[in-house]
Amino acid sequence: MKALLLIDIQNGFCPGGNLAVPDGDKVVPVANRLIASGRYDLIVASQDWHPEGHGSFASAHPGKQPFELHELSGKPQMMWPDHCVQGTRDAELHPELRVPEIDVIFQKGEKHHVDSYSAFRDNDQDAITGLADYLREQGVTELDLCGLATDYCVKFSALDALEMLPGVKLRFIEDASRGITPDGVAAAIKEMRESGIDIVTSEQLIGG
Ligand code: VGL
Ligand code: ZN
Repeated sequence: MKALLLIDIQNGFCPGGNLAVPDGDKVVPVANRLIASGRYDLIVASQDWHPEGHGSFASAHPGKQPFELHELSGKPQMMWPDHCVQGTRDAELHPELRVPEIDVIFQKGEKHHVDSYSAFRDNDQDAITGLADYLREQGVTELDLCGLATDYCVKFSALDALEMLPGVKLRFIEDASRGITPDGVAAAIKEMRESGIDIVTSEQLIGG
């Protein structure tokens, strides 16, 4: 049972969005080819889905600027621009993504006092989203991950998948992902590779 996990392919992380990732929209055609390829039995997506005034937003911390490191609930937290607020266009999946073919969408980042980079659980590793149980119940044995942003939500999702889905073969699809900074991407790929996650291209999976 092969599954594709599309992480946060939302307007907010694409050019013109509130937390735009350079070339974030370039992942859309690649993701669409993967979706249409017939390779997958199951297609799952995550959606960053913050309430207004979320604790990860710099605007919720007087005097703090976006991309400054600060704290949330006593833990180090990057201050982000307001992004992916529930019900706004910024939070919608990219309009060109083949959304009707996605089987299920898991939302995350809904609690004010904790951020959730991973599609599987909050950053404090307390609350789980139900995604791991869902994939296990579906009998998933191989999980290919991609999306936005490689150095945050994709990386944390991949590392959580490794821990929460023991025995499942994991692959990170490099050309179907983009990150916030080049250094962050390089470090994330190194960490994923060293953890035992295969780093692949879409061409290797579905041909050119
Ligand atoms: C993300 C920062 C804040 C992501 C989400 O999807 O990578 N990054 N919220
Ligand atoms: Zn977020």
